[in-house]
Amino acid sequence: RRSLVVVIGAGPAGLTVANILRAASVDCVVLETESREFIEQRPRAGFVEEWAVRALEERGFAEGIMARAQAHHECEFRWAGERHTFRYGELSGRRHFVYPQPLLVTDLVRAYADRAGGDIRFGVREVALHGMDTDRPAVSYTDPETGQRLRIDCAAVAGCDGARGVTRASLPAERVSVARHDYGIGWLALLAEAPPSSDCVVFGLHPRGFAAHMARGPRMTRYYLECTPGDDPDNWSYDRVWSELRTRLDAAGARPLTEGRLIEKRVLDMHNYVVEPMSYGRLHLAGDAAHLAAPIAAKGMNLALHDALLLGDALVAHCARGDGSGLRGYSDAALRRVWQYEEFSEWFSEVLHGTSSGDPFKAGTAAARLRRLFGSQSAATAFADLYIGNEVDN
Ligand code: RFL
Repeated sequence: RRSLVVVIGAGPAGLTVANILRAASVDCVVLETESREFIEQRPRAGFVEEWAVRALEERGFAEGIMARAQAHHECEFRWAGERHTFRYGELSGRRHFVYPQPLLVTDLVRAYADRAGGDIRFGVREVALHGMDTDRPAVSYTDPETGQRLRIDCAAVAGCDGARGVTRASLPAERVSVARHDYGIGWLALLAEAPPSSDCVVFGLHPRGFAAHMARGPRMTRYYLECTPGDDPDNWSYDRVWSELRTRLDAAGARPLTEGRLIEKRVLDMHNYVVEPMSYGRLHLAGDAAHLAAPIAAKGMNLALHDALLLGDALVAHCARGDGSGLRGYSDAALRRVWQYEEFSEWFSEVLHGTSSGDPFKAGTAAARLRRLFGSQSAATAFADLYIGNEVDN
């Protein structure tokens, strides 16, 4: 069908695009390599910025968030044995909504597939793109049950298959540029079956390495520990993890940490990339397929949603009204926010990792930034605006 859109990947980006298309009665097929159970449980992000919640709410996709998310408007830096509360909500007038990614994915699958009767095919294999630079694009894949090779002719493809998908890999190298940044830092990402030990996000800046605490709900907490890139998670026993967390997050008057079983323990090598442009012919990338922002500033899922809102509307205009202007401007419009968030992540990384860098110059500049953040109203306001997510794209 020539007005149909194939969405590759059922993460936050792909499911948001699919829901927007479905709500506008534009035909759409979603292809996902994993099972429904798997994507509804995969733990990852948890902080949704207020502008994104409002945008989802306007479209009727934020029911679960509004009913169950906790609002956060403060964070805390623990540095040189002291606690510094940072009230970004007061400074920016905006807040974060703590809503684990699996819950958002579950809501979006339910809205698209169960309520709106949208077509989503789980467990597909060997997805391949054809003729993206022609006016007869198509996507083929292997059906998991029959083993048959199937082909879908379409009007456009939304490449929402994340950091390890096929859509980015199928862009011809001479038509795109990929900007990369490697931080040379690893984070041990932990998910503890334990209630949060603070009412807000805590950043521990310690000579032994950075550490962080982030609520993921009443019984679940995410922790991060800076480690060597490529470190083996098996080097981190239960006792070592909790002992390091206690040391690095220690400060005068801090509540003791509530320990709990570690249900996720993986090492993330901190790196970013940005693909430019995000469109090639009939293929339009969104979310991690187009750009990665290491979880340093919790921006990845928010950027995925931003892309998806823009792309969904642009595809509706194209398929339902024959107006291609949104698709032509999509890449430029999305990349403005992408680069703002990439820049902030890089700046913030230097603040978070300076103390443990072993480099007196980096430690000195990080300390200068922290003092400015705690002491200057204008610096604090500028930081708050970026931390909670820009209201406008510069
Ligand atoms: P996703 O969520 O990776 O979804 C892509 C989907 O595509 C499927 N797929 C394919 N489907 C069909 N054909 C193929 N060939 C396919 N290959 C893959 C995959 O199975 C998957 O279902 O990408 P999307 O939608 O762009 O969303 C991006 C976000 O998931 C990501 O940016 C965030 O999770 C990043 N992130 C965080 N972001 C935040 O905003 N706040 C946070 O606090 C935060 N914490 C995190 C994070 C990412 C983490 N990891 C695991 C890298 C914490 C962690 C530990």
